[in-house]
Amino acid sequence: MMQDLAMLKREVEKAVEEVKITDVHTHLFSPAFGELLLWGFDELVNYHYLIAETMRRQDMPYERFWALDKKEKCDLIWRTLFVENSPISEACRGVLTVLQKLGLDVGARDVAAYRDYYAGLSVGEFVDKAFALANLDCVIMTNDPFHEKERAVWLGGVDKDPRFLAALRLDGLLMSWADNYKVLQADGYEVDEGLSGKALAEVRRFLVDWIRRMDPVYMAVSLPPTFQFPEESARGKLIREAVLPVSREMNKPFAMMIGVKKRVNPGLGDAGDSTGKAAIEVVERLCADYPENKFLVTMLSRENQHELAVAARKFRNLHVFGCWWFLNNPSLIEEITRMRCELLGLGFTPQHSDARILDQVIYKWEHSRKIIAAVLFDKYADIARTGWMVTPEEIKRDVANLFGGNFWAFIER
Ligand code: RAT
Ligand code: ZN
Repeated sequence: MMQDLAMLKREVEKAVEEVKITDVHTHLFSPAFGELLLWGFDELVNYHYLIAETMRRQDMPYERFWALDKKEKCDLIWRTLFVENSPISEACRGVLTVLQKLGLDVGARDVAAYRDYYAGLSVGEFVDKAFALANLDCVIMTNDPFHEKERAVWLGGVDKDPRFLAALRLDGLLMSWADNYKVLQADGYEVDEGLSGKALAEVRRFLVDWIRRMDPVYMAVSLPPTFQFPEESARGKLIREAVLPVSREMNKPFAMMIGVKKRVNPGLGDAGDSTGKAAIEVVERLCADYPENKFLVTMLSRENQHELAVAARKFRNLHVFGCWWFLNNPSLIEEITRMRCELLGLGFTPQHSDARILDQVIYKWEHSRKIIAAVLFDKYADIARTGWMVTPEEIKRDVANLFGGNFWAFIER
């Protein structure tokens, strides 16, 4: 038995190491999007997770920080988090894992050498390298039709790179209708702020047009902990009358990322968002009332994880994914993945990277793979004690499902 378990462990680790990943939610872009694709040492260190950690150790006013150029910010973050303190937070450790995986001398702590290394690479070379090191098949971007620079690329016609798939992000529509209805008007859609007359039909036309343009895998929105549905707000009407019907008719699942409190500290920009517990009843009601719709859901607060997994047992039109943002930490990934396995077997997508900087796929997947493999081994070992020994083929099948197969089966269903 001991020997069998040691072999089982090796098989699981090998399968997880070798599986090609679909990264179901990132903020990455293909090279065709130019400067929107972030990569390299200075970008890596300027990650907003690290900015948050730096600014709580600085007395510097936020405006002064934002006025620094990219290199100066990077130097300040490096000095604060890596030199004056030991870099053990998950976001700091991530930088070190990236450098290590790129073959650089982490022990040397030599920022100039790290910058030199990147200076010798083209973006195309680095994309290949990052995909190879993370063992990625494809990543799903976050595509915002209200982002000026990004819009321009889509409207100009973009050469699609099959490694970078789209997701139509709807925060601009659902969370800022009062500001953004004018963008639709300027584009020739007959809408008004009050959503009267043919406005909702026009929003449906807007969604269909963007779906044709982007060919997204799904539509997505990030929502506050206070999210309610149904509700008589612009957001409620837009979801009910535009997003849900289009999602259903065009088979583009609606991804709800629930639990973000935006700008709790506005001075910190993207680093100033926080988390709060949301009402699971909203997810349950949507799944129950719209059985023909498909929902991808991730929630941000730890407190929502158990009830979300329970909800997924009740509704086949609900697919749970990822350990999002503040949950993307080893202790929480382990706890959540274990609990999901116990409630859902292998029927979920344990992780996404949320990478904003291409280099991050290297560390986020390295760290998550290890934890998911350990949990999976434990679960197989538990059933092995009854006499049920999984075969290497079964392990490969299960691992392929966890790292992309389940997601695609849900999308294509
Ligand atoms: O994880 C992050 O980087 C956050 O800032 C958000 O982008 C979040 O993941 C989101 O998609 O809204
Ligand atoms: Zn994200």
